[in-house]
Amino acid sequence: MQIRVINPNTTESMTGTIAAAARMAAAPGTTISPVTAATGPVSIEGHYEEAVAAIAVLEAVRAGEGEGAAAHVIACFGDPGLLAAREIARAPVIGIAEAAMHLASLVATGFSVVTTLARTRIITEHLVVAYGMERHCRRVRATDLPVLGLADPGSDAAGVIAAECRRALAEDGTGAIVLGCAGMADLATDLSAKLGVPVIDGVGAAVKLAEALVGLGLATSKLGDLAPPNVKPYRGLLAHMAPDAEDAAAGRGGGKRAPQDRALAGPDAA
Ligand code: 5HY
Repeated sequence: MQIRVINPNTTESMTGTIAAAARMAAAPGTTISPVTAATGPVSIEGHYEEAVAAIAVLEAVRAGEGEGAAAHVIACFGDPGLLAAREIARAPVIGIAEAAMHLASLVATGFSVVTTLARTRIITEHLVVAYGMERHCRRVRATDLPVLGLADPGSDAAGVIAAECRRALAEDGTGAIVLGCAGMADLATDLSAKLGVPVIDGVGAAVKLAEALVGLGLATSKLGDLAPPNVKPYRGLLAHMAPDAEDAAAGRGGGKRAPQDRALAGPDAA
């Protein structure tokens, strides 16, 4: 099976870190197809950047659907565009935050999330509620490491994150740690060995859950709110994202022609 692993930010080196973690988790029959967002912020550290990044996520999912991807992984801890992506996909779409939280809830009665900048904590806290994880998540902790600082050798990111994990284990009544950034994916194995508890990276978690869903023949429901978007004209720069009747009939969503085609067709392109 082919699993598209989408990095919603535009930093290729981070896509490399994500792809390596995905391939380490993948079963022998799984091919990982990494995708870097074609446009948008170099890192995602807030509500605005999440909203902007969601457009590139949707474009990547639509392309993957057209290429017959067996599943899609949104490899950003805010799970940007997750439900919108499920509207336009038949294949399963898994967000790394949702995946990591579910796996953590299966190996401990409580987990803490250790993430990057303090301003992103609220995003994770909102996801905890959205995913029904209030009973399991004891605390969301920030290291105040910027996302792209994780790859900076001078940042001692591994040491800073390990120290925050130790504080979580000592203070939060927690039995497992969820790493709150796709850029931390390469730290999970070493941290788990050092700390002696499960440390869960959402990229690997999402890949394994995607394999499980595909293996069980479970696709995204197309009934109700995850049915393809209603067919209607879109105007302006995003006109190309308008769903068309053919896609809708096939249970797919999202637009077809490339932006330049639609833009050239003028604002009334249906
Ligand atoms: C991520 N941002 O996983 C998130 C982490 C965060 O660019 N990739 C990003 O701090 O929200």
